[in-house]
Amino acid sequence: MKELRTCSGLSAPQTARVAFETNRTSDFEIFVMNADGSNPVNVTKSPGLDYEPEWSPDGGRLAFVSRRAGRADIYVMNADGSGLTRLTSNVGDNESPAWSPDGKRIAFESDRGGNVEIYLINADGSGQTNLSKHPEMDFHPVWSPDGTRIALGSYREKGLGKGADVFVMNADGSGVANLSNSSSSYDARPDWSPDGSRIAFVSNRSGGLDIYVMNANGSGQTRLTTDPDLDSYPEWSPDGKRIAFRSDRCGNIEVYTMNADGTGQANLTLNPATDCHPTWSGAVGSGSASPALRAAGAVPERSTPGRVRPVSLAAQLEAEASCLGR
Ligand SMILES: [Ca+2]
Ligand SMILES: [Ca+2]
Ligand SMILES: [Ca+2]
Repeated sequence: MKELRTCSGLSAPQTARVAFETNRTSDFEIFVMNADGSNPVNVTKSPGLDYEPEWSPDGGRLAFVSRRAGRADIYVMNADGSGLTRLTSNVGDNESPAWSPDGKRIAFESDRGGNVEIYLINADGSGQTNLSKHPEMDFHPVWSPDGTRIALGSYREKGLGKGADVFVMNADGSGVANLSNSSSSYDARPDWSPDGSRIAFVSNRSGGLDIYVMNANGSGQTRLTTDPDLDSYPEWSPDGKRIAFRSDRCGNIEVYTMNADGTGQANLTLNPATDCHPTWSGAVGSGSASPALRAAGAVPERSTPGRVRPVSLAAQLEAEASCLGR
C-alpha cells in the first residue's frame, strides 16, 4: 500500500520562532528560524558539534550542548548567539538541557558519575546537584509548567535494553512515579503542554517510533503520528496548539510541526541536511510568512517511495538517540 507522506511546508503564517540543530553548514550548529520555517540563521558558527537547543522561558536565551571543548557540555547564549557562557566542565558528557519555568535553573542529563543521571544547575553555573540517584539510565528531563515537577525517561523499572518509561518526580528528586507504564516499549522524551494538562512523548509500542500524548497523570495515551519512519523529539508550541518534532519520513531528518491532535503535519526545514531537535521560543515573532515558505506551502503533499526503517529495537533506539553524525 502506498503511504501518503507529509513532505510539504506550511501555507499559513505562524508566530514565535523555532531553534534547531543542523549540519547544513560545516558541522552541527544551532539555527533559529521563524515558526513557519522562513529565515533560518546560524547563531553558533563555531567549530565542533553544537546541538540540543532549548529556549529559555522568556525567549531571550538558548541553552544548548557543545563539544567545542572536547566532551559534551551545557552552554547558554543569547538567542542571537552573543553572551556565551559555559555552565559545565566536568568529566563525562552533559546533555539534554531543560530550563525551569522561572529561568533560574537548568536540568540536564550527565554520565559523570558512571551512569546517566538527571542533574540540576543554576543558570549561572553554580550549584550542581544529582536529582535522580539511580543506577539505571535516567534521561530527557523536562519541567512542568508550574515548576514543581520534572518528567524524565528512565530504564529504572525494566532495565536498559528491556524498555524505558516516562516518569515524573518532584523538582527535588523525590516522589518518582511511572507515568507511561508500558509493557515493554521505549517511552521517553516527555514534553509538557503549556497548560500542564498533557505530556507528549515518544514510544515504539506500535513497532516504529511515533509521537504519543497522554494526560499528565498517565491516562488517555494516544498515538499522534503513524508514519512508518522515525518520528520523535516532540515539543509543544507556547500556545499549546502545535507540536514540533523530527521525522525521517522524507528521506532525511527534518523538523515538522503538527496540530496537538496530530493533524496538519508540515515540514518546516525542507533541507537535504539533518535538521533536528526543535525548540520553540515563547516570544511572538513577526508572523509574516516568507515568499519561500508560501512557495513551499503551495507544493502539494507527495508520496515518496517506501524505505525500510530499522527493525530491531536496538537499531531504532540508536537512530533515535541522537541526530549527530546523520
Ligand atoms: Ca558547530
Ligand atoms: Ca541513573
Ligand atoms: Ca533536513
